[in-house]
Amino acid sequence: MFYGKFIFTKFIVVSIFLTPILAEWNTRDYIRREHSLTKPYQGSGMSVPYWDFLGSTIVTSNYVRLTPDLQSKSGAIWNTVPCHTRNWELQVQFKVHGRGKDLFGDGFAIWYTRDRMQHGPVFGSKDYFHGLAIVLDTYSNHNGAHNHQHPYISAMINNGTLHYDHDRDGTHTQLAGCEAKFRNFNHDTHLSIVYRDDTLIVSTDLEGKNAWKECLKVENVLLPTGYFFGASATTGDLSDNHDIIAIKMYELDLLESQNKHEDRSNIIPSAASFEAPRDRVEDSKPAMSGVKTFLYMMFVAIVIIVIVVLGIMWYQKRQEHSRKRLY
Ligand SMILES: *[C@@H]1O[C@H](CO)[C@@H](O)[C@H](O)[C@H]1NC(C)=O
Ligand SMILES: [Ca+2]
Repeated sequence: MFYGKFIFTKFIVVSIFLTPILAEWNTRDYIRREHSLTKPYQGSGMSVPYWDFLGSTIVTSNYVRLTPDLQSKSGAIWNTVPCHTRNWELQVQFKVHGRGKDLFGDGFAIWYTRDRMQHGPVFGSKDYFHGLAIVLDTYSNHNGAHNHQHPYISAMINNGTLHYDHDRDGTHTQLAGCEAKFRNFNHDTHLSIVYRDDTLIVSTDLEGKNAWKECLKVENVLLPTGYFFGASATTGDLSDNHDIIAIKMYELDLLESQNKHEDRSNIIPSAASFEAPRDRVEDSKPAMSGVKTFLYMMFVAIVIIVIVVLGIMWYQKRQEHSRKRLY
């Protein structure tokens, strides 16, 4: 059973130093049912408690499918209860799979945003959003070379003014990102998003080893309380099944330094640092063409051969010389 592995690691570390206050510390880290989606999904009747559905989304007894492996689909699920927790962890168990071996897309996103249930072009949701997007992009829309491979996970913070640019796969608005192969696994795949003390940490568990691997960490990220969690996915010319198996939201403890009476509801989403738009620079100096590379390698080979031949000739001359002197 997958249950708060990240919290458990912290539990061990903290327990070494803070054994006396541990009991209290641990009881305050707990799962918030009203922000979670777990099996069995359906309550009484057809509705799923605390979640609304949009577009192509279907609910079965084993998964919530945002899109099927068909072209031009788009679906989303949105939590109905705003999140008033200051420090939280969202663990998402997901499965992205399809028939495509080399061609598949487009990906999905996990949201913490002001507006919910808004259909749009950013993996099935609204562009110019307010809040946080964790994008799991499976298809590279970029024609030139990226500095990274796909699938790729990235984080974006928006105050409503930024456009998610698909042509650049969002690279010039992302805070940070990491490559992550997460398609077509038989074992469970998980994502963890921790927002604690204004620090955002995204980790993955993709290898079936039951261990988190850090993907990105960004400090000085400001997000207000009162936004909504959601997940959305889209397919275009290329497709995949984008399934959400479970979402678990854990309320994390307030830090000593945090004032529990502070009103965080009017904060404008912001992040102190943007990642430099690396791939734009890359574009201005095109990579060597195949022919150029071949000629270059040939030149290097000829130079090496000439040096070796000259070396042998010089060595033989020297040997002759010394023989002449000896006899
Ligand atoms: C919104 O974000 C943009 C880009 O980061 C920034 O230039 C602008 O000042 C922000 N606006 C507000 C109201 O915070
Ligand atoms: Ca993309």
